[in-house]
Amino acid sequence: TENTLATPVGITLERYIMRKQSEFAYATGELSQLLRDIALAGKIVNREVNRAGLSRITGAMGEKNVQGENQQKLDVEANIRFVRALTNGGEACAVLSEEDEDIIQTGNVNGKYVVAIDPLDGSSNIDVNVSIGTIFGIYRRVSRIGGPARKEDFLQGGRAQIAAGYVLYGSSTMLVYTTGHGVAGFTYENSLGEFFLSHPDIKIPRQGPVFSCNEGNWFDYPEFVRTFLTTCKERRLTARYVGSLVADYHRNLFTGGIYLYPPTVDKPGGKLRLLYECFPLAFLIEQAGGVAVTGADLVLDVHPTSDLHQRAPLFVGSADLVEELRCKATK
Ligand code: AHM
Ligand code: MG
Repeated sequence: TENTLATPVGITLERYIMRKQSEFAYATGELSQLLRDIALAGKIVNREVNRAGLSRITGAMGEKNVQGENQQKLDVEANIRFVRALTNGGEACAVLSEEDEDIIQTGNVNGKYVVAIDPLDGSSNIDVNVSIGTIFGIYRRVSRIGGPARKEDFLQGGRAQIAAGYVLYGSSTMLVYTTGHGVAGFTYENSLGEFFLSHPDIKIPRQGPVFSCNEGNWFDYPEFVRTFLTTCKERRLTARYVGSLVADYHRNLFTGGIYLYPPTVDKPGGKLRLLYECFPLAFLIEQAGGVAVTGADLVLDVHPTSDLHQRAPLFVGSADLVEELRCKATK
């Protein structure tokens, strides 16, 4: 876990990364460079998101992405920015993005890492000035260095992630990440153009007052989910649902609570994507002392299939709440 004496609140992300690098000696600075690249792209996307209403770049492009959904211009923009930053940074040999069917080879054949990313999540909120986010998971490649990346690099399973996190473009913009030594949160200072450490060693409360799901799907939820939600209401828990995974997850991380995207009649495998939504957020929540399950199983224990864009149900948040739901799923 973080040594808060050695990492005072208010230091820049850059300085924090340098300190951690000497403490954990992770990956001879290469992983540090990757995190810098992600932070840089996050700043650029933050700028675009902030002025979205002004620059007439909101609105559907009339194109569909691999999931058959309408692509937003900002989705495309964010995808370009992140892929470019990771390409120019030199450490990532490939990127898997929600916006592209196939793996993107960056041309950095000597790069030792691959990055799975949802460049801009919460598409229904992009055009209406509601919080949205970026989610990422990083792996050390298993394919031969010097050659192209392979699918297998992305299909190692959630426990193989060496870092994961998200950027929340909210009332303030934050970068929250883990390298497997706890979770740290940084807040973006617009006028200085820097992320500052604002939340060292984040831990999610074991219990919490919030449940977050799309209750419009109630009649399509499995019985164990309805039973669980009924107990939440009997105990007068609070319902909060932004409809942006990063925003709902981030709130619950601080207040305590549970986020649910269950299987539904239409989407029996759930809606969220395993490799660039569920795995990163599951790794991060475990580092914060919480739990993530797909039902009876831990998300990080799921063996990916060969489908890079596979979906999974997701129940994530405070340990006691998620375990309570898990018991109901197991019965
Ligand atoms: P997206 O990747 O198309 O943006 O979909 C993911 C989003 C999540 O951010 C959010 O939690 C969920 O979909 C909301 O789905 P719904 O509108 O079905 O409640
Ligand atoms: Mg998404």
